[in-house]
Amino acid sequence: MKKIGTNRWALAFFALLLGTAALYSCQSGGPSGGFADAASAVYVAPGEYDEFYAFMSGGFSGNVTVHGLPSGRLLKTVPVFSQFPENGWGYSEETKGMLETSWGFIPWDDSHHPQLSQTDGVTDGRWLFINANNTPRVARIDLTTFETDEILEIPNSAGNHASPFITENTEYLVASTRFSVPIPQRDMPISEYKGNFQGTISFIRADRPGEMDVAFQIVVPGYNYDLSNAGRKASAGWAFLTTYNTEEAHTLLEVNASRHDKDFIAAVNWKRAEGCVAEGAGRDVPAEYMHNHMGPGRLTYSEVKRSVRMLEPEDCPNMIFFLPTPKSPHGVDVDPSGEYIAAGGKLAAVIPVHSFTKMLQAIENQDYETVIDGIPVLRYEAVLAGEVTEPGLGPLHTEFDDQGYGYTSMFISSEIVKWRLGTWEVVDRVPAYYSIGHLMIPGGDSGQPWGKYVVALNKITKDRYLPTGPELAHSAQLYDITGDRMRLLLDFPTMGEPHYAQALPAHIIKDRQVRIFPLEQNTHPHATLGEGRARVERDGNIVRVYMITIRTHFTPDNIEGIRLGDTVYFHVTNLEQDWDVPHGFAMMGARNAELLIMPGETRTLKWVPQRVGVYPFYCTDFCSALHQEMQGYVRVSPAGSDVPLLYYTGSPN
Ligand code: K7E
Ligand code: CUA
Repeated sequence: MKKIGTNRWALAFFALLLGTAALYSCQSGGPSGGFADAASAVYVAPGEYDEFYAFMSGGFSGNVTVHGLPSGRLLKTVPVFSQFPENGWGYSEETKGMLETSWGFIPWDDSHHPQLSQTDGVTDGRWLFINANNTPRVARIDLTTFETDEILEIPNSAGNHASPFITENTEYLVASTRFSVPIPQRDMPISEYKGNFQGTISFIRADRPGEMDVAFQIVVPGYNYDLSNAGRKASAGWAFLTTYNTEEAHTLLEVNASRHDKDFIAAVNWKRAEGCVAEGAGRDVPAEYMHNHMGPGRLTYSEVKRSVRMLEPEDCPNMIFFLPTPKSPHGVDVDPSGEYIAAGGKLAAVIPVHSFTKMLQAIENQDYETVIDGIPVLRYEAVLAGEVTEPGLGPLHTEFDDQGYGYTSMFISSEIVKWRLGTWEVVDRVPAYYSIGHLMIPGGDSGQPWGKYVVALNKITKDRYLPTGPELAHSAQLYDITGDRMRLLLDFPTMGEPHYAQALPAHIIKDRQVRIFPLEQNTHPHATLGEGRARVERDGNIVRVYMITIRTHFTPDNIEGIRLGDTVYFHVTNLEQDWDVPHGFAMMGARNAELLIMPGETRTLKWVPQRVGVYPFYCTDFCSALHQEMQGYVRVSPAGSDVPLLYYTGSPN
């Protein structure tokens, strides 16, 4: 009986979802008047800058894109977890180690949640972090170079979705398993999931570049852990994570994980956990995971880590509590004051908001409904601050402005709903085209929002753009939120499915940009720090080409004496010391990628010649009027040939 009821209920929601999509697809979706004015609000005149940098997750592209706001213009793709042929990321000898994992080389992933570093709860523009969802990892992007310079794998995790959510001084990234699994991994029947599979919540030390590490992991019941958010101000020292599937179902989750009226928000006192670990609580458990970072010489340094500190709830009493929360909650978001914890119960009819103060009181009073695996479950009514009633359908994620309002994305009813903190009344709503997932206000997930715009990150675009075959453009929309009513200003496409995004005022990082890498600091072991040092060296079957590039030639530009069976490394050093003068390098028949070499940098392409002949290489980046003259030849002779090694550095050597 119960099962049938749940089925019907799920079906009803599905029908509603289809109905909603149909409804929207019938609308024109076009301007409804007043858009001339909107156009001028997003117009950034030629030669002028956008006001904000927005960092958009690349979703299943595994990378990050950078857009300007309000224009929506795409400024850059920052490759992170996926190879990127445009600049050789993950293909060049210097960078491919960044994609090494305990499973070997993995050249793609799925990234969802960009997080900007914070100081005292305020976005500080030092770094951007993002998760790899599939093969659990987190990455650090340096915002002076817009390059990924560190990737850490997370052991005992499966589906690193509730990740990476940053504490208010960037002490930790909070990262949790979406999928519970046997820990440690072992061969066992899936039907024995319940009670045997477990989740983990990882705390990753994040504030020391090059030294990211899993400080400790908390072992939690075998639920799905979906999203997370760290406390701030009042609630600094805590982290909050949503759970679903508290039913511990392992099949047909669409029905079986929707039975409970309430799942939980897990509230973790990480300051306390940190204290317990410092006192020796928990145990060091064998684990194998990789840490890769860009170090001296701009080379990848990789290290295999072999153990992790794991804490059970019993090891550290009062470290973790469950807050009952309706109904398969997705997002959890803490307001700028740190007092309110809003949940997005994707199947719930309300937006429940918990009070941090009441939570502390309930803990003090031991106002528990029950205790699960050593984790006290607080009473819903004892922790609830209020419920936003009739918000719409399918609440997912909430962001905040600096005027005391929350903005929640409603997936099913496809709208943004604005509500007031404290009174919980809905004050405005505006449609999103269509099926909004995350939304983003610059700083709207920190102690200091810049509440000028909200960006909707949508799942479906339908009729919004010129159609492009079976897959349509991914879409974001920009709304002005400075007035009483939200106002749609702009649609703009994104690269890869946009999940979350974060943004900051451009002035915070604009003037900190690295323009060149000084040649005198180039410590790459195969750098060529001057044209006179360009050369070719053979060591058995290994040939190293010490090549320089400067407008508008390569040295050496002709190479003979290469034989089948050789492996050739082109170590190309760009001698330019000017901003925005990279050179490219492409070798015919190379089976990896091109290189794009920044001024002062050395990058290496590995090439295994396959055919006898004479083959060209050239510069792929239109660098000057004589760019087309940037070329050279490599002569490939048969194996065992006695053609001598010869290279031209202006004259033959
Ligand atoms: Cu809601 Cu992966 Cu943050 Cu997408 S998640 S929407
Ligand atoms: Cu160098 Cu084109």
